[in-house]
Amino acid sequence: MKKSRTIYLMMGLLVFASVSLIAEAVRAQGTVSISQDSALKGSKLYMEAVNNYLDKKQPKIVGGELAPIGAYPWQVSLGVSWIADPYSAHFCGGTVLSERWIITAAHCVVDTSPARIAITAGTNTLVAGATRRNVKLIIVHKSYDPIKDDNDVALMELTDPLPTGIFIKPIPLLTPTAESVLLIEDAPLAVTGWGATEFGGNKVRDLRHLNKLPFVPTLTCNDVSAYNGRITENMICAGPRLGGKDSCQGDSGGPLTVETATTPKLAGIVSWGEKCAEPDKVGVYTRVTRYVDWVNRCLNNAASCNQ
Ligand code: 4AZ
Repeated sequence: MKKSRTIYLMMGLLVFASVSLIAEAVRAQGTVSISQDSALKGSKLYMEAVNNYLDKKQPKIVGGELAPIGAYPWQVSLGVSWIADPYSAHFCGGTVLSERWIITAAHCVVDTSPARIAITAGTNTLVAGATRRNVKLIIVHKSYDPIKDDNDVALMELTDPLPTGIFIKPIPLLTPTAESVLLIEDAPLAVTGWGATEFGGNKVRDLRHLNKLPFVPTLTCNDVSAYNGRITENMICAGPRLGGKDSCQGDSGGPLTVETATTPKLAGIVSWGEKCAEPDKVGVYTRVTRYVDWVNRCLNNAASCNQ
C-alpha cells in the first residue's frame, strides 16, 4: 500500500516535470523574435527590408526622374538573399567595379554575412528574372566609424562573375588628381537609386536619377547652418542648398558619378544626410578618391588588404 503510493507520487511528479518542460519549450519558441534569430541578423537597413517583407508592407531619390534604360549599367541593388522578389528584397544600392566586385556603403553590409545578400544587376526595374548573384566575401573598411559615419565604404566579392556588356558595365574610380579638377563648386554630378522619393516614403521599383546635382565644397557643407563640422576629409557633399533634390533612404551604398572628357567616374557612395532634400542639409557621400589604393589592393589580394 505504502509502496504503490510512492510509485503514484513519483509518476505524478514525472508527468508534471514533462508537461512543464514542453510548456517552457513552446513558450520559448513563441518568444523568438526576428532580431534574436541569428540566421536573420543583418545591418539596420537589411533588417528593415526583412521586417517590411514579413509585415507585408510596401516597401526611397527625391526630386528626380526615371533613369533612362541602360544609362547607369554599373548600378546594382543589394537584396535580402532569401526574398525572391528583387523589389521586396532591396535594401541598398551598390556599384559594379569588375565582373566579381561590388563597392557599397559600410553601413549597408556591416553585421551582415555574405550568404544573406544577393545582388541584382543589369536592370532598371527590380523584377524577377534579372541577373542575380550571391556574395562570397564582404570587406568592411577597418576604419569604418558608425557614429561619425566616417569611412563608410565596403567591398563585396561575388561567387560567380557578372556577364558584363551593354547593361552591366564596371565604372572606374575617380582618382585624386582628376578630383582636384572635376569636383569644384557646382560641378554637376549624377546619383541613382531605387530609394524613397520623399523622406519616410517607399522605395521604388524603377531606377531613378538626378543628373545635375551640384557639388558642394566641404567648407560650405561644414557651415554652422549645414553640417557644422561633421564633414570629414573622407566625405563629399552634393545637392542644391535650397533643397528639393537629394538621395534618400534606400539609395545608400549607390553611386555618385562625375562626367569626364572620356567616361563617367565613381566620385561618391550614398552615405548619409539629415532627412532628405532639406535646405542646407545636402546629401553626404563617401569620398571615393580616398580609397583608390585600398580598393586596388583588395581586388588584387582580398586576404591582406584590410590591415
Ligand atoms: C538613408 O537613410 C539616407 N539625403 C541616405 C541618404 C541620405 C539621407 C538618408 C541623403 O539611408
